[in-house]
Amino acid sequence: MSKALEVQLDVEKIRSDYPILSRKVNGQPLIYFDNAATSQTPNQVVEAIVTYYHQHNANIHRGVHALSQEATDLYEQARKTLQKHFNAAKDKEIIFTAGTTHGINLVASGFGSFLTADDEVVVSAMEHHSNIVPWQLVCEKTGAQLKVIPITEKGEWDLTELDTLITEKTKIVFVNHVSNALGTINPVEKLIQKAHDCGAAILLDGAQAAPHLQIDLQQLDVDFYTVSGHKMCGPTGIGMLYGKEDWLNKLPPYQGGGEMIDQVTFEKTTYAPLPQKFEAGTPNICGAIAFAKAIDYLNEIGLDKIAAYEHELLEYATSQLLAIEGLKIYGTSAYKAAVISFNIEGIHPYDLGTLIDKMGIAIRTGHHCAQPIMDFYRIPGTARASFAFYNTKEEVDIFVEAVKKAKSMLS
Ligand code: C6P
Repeated sequence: MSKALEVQLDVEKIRSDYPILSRKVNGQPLIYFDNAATSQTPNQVVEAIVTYYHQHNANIHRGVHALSQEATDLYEQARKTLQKHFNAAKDKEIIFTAGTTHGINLVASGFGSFLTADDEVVVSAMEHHSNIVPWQLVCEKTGAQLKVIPITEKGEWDLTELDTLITEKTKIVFVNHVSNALGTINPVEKLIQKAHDCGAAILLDGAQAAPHLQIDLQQLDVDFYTVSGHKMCGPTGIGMLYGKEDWLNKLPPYQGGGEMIDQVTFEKTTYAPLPQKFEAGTPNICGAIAFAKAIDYLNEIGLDKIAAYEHELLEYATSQLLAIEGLKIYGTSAYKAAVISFNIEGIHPYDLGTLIDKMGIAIRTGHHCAQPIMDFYRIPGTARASFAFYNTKEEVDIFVEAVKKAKSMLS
């Protein structure tokens, strides 16, 4: 396989970390272009999981025995790895969650305890359902009003009415950093500034940003940031919620149970300090350790190189796809992660996805858990190809040929 594109990643070596990339699907070599849904897991992360269960498996924070101490140290070291990677000021600002959805629900539920009918919360029209529905539930409960930042035809935020959308009444703004359905990298700095000028908090859903961009939480000065491990070469069932210490102290606990308490009596319970206050019950210990390993792995390759390489793949694939007659790409911002959402005139995306799956190619089809975006474009869904640093230009060529073939079969 030739070295790909101008940004020199040793893709062949990287691919050898992923046995799954050598398997066949429907008799054809697998081409995995569904990385926005979940990334593949390298050997290094799988080995960390195996080592944990072979050597260190125990419950944490509660045993005097050696295994419990080892598991506790590994888990807390994982927290420090995330703190360093995302440049959070303190490790107690890193809460392990089950993923982005869990992190957002935690924050939404916390705000639900003090929002009133006079308050407003602001979302964008580009959100994943997990950044819409939890806030709708909170608005239904509190009477707070949900306001929506519209989007433009290019799939960017339309900020022309920002001064009327984010006001002194706004208590929290919650938007994605990178859109999963369109790939747009949003100008979040503007919104962080605006939210803070109005005294509001801001949550960024970083599920699609963190796998591709170096995130500096202190520089961003964002109040909350959520990510999912499984989109960053880690396992499923683990994620991170970052919250500024002051905000995490203000929010009530999300779940009650073991580990999140200080003293329990039937009269009154007091809560553990951060981060335990938000980590009730036995956490996903192995998941956290493996997530940290995945972050080390990404850093060894280098997120800057990853971003540059994926951008080249995006540009190459975009130009190849646009040469196909009747093909339209949704999300045409100049600032995009390596996601291409598209449709071909007269062909349902589901049919296209099903046909190219028969050729061994995995893409996602449908509304991508972002129905308001599909409503905006008045379409039922799209076909979505999303690339990672272990994909190649040659795979893009095969994919483009497969799309052409599917088009001719379905027209
Ligand atoms: N998007 C996709 O195919 P969880 O499921 O909790 O790990 O992540 C939810 C989520 C939240 N925000 C954004 C921007 C996301 O992209 C996702 C997950 C996947 O696009 C699965 S629906």
